[in-house]
Amino acid sequence: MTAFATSTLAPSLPAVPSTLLAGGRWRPAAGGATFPVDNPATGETLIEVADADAQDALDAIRAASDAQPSLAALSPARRATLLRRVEAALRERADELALLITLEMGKPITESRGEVTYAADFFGWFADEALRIGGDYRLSPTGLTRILVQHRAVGPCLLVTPWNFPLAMGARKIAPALAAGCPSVLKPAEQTPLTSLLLARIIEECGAPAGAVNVVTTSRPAAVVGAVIGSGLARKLSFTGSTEVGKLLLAQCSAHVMRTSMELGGNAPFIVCEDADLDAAVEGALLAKMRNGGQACTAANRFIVAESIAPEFTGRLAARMGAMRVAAGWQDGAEVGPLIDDAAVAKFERLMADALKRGATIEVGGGSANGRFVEPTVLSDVAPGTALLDEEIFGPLAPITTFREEEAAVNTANGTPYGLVSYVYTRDLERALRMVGNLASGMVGVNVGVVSNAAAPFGGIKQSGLGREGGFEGITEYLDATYAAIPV
Ligand code: TXE
Repeated sequence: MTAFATSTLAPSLPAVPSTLLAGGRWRPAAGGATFPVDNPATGETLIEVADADAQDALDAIRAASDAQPSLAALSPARRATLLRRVEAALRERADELALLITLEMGKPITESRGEVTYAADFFGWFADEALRIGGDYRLSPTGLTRILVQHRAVGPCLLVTPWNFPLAMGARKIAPALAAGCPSVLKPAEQTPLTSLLLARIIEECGAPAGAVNVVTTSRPAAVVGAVIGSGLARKLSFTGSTEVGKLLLAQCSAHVMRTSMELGGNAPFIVCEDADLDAAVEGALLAKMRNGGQACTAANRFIVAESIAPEFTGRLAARMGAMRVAAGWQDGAEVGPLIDDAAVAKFERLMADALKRGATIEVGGGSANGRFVEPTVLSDVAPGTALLDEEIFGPLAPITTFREEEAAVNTANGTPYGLVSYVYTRDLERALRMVGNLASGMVGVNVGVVSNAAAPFGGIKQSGLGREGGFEGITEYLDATYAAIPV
């Protein structure tokens, strides 16, 4: 039974803006409304922040639109310099940012520090990309026309982010937008608006033109996002969140023929072949399952393990997960923080109850929740049709199923509407390459439990989304290819 270590005084909140940012002006919501931001570990209110309505949202997108010419006029070198300054500031202020992430989102402070590094890497990567925006020259098939292709900023962008990586999600969108010369309105998740506000302040202090980055915090996301899309001023939406909301927003954007990038849910298979290095597979499984307490779209959602090694793998994973320290993120040695909110705890309990009703066996964990803290849990004998194999779990719950033939493992892995990431553990290079080719996902981790970094084109296929964040591909999401046709 996991010992919960949760009774502790939270450290005080770092200084953080609590108002909206539009056109370089920090101001309360027009109607004066505010909403509370909770510390998920204690349930206590950290601070009240401005609660924007549709009018505030319109002001923000107008400010972004007004900033377009001044941002577009910044030379590539100046945009790169701005991004490098932000990268350096994030690294310098890592302790403050990490504490803020932990206080509003709950993850262990060591993971929050990792998130700051990850976010800073994106500003560094896109500083270089700002200098590489190019074009090309080609001839028409007749040879009579020159085609001069250039890439230019798509225009004002709406960036909607989730709560699970409060800094990284904003950074993954703002850095390429600024590199491309696009002003933006950032709408963070209502659970975690504070890190976005501090990020915007840091970008402002690094010399961004007024209106280049605007932030609307709100408890009414549908009204605010709807107003920005409905204004027709935003030319692109970049969204990370649930597939359900993503589909709603795609429909709204279609009315304005807006470009969209959608980073939606996942249901990652984690396949362990009989020839896998079991030490490495267990380490990778812990990373892929337990990072952020399982609250990641890349989290291993279904373990698919070769029958011959399943008992040993399961036993080792259960021993490691059962020994993890569940505690408030700022406590010494914390390895698993709380779930984000009461709805997440209710979902975790529903998925557990359904699995047990269908005959699953608890290998470790399975106790009842303590506030928003739940026990890392491993389940075996999980029958097909169990809800947690079909839904994104978003919690520290690892269901184990088994396979005999590689083909069956791949078919099971692919048997979902999602296609974000898959993990494979094997020592056989030929098999690894064959499985990489056969797995229907945007990313495959081969003998690694983490696939994402600034150099990689993160994103999914099928209902996991559209578009890519990071890598050389990331900036193209914020650029339109236009050309001039000129007689030879
Ligand atoms: O996501 P939502 P939630 C998955 C995960 C999780 C589930 C629900 O399975 O359990 O989604 O999480 C904004 N119009 N992921 O409820 O609701 C919202 O304010 C416009 C996967 O947090 O999709 C926030 O900014 N905007 C995921 C953002 O959408 C709306 C990360 C995401 O919230 C809106 C998070 C509306 N009607 C959850 N409703 C990933 N891909 O990593 C909400 N929003």
